[in-house]
Amino acid sequence: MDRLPALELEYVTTGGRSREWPRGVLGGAVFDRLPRRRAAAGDPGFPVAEVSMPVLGEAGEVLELWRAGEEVRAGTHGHVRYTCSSDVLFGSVSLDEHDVPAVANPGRHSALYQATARAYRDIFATLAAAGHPHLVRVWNYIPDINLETHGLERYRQFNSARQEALIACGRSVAGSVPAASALGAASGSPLVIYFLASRMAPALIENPRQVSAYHYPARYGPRSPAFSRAAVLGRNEAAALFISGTASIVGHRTMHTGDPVAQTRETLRNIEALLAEAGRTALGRTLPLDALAYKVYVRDPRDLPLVRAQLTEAIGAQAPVIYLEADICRQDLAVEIEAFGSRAREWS
Ligand code: 3EB
Repeated sequence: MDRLPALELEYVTTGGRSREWPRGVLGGAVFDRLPRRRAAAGDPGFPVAEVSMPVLGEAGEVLELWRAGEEVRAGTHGHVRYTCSSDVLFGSVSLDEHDVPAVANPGRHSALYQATARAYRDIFATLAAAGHPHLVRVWNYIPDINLETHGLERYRQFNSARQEALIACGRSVAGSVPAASALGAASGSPLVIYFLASRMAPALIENPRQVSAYHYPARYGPRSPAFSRAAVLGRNEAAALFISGTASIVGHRTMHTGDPVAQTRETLRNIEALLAEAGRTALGRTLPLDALAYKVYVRDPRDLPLVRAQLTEAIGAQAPVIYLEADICRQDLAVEIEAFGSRAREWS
């Protein structure tokens, strides 16, 4: 592919005012404590994931909008709503786990396992049907992510089901896996997964400071988390860079437990290592931290000022940043940061 994916990300903070949907959008997500109460009237003609997750700081709800810069068509496949351009596909699935017919052995697996397996099977069926076979970036929002049921933390149940679905769909569970984030959403809210896929394969990036998550030892769960540390779609000045949820992990161990400031700094060191690695292997140049847009998940809202001060010091006041209150998939992690960069955000 020679043409530009021209993907653009915008975080729209509405302050809770009513809003209109902008034009030319591929898809989006709304983050709020109760997103359904605030959903804009009418069908915007593209999927909007509704994530029950409080926004921290001054903003009311936040809208995350993805633009493709070309014509899109909309469709549904199974539980997936999607739009696609000739280059990329945006899709969204929202499943109430207590309302999903079992995919796998119902006696053996939890409702969350079944919902996750259903969602991923529908996602891969959508990609096959739409002719965008490559999953590039996935956002997973899991209610009660740290709760233990069936003798296993729900994040670990999710990991088992995600792996099972990858295998069932003939996909790789290590190496060729998408960039991703997995965070806790409000108790009782649906499992929400949204994603970007492409006609062409992304370059997948690992962090030299970290063990690949798909090679984590079994102490972190019976099945490893199937995600890459970053993905690059397109080449050179046309490329888009997706940095997965990144935390204070070196090797496979959590660092600086109980110290949100040190965890934020370690997380930024990991993002810098990914920028260097993406520059070396896919982009041909190392982007500076202030060339990216950030989504920051903070477990305890009281840590917001500390985390924000570290981030502002590292990336300046100009880069787009939103802060969300979310449980993170290890109890000892206080903060997780994901990022996106593209030419639209001036890689000069
Ligand atoms: C980590 O580095 C933190 O399960 O899809 C980050 C991003 C994390 C994605 C996932 C998990 C996931 O292990 C956790």
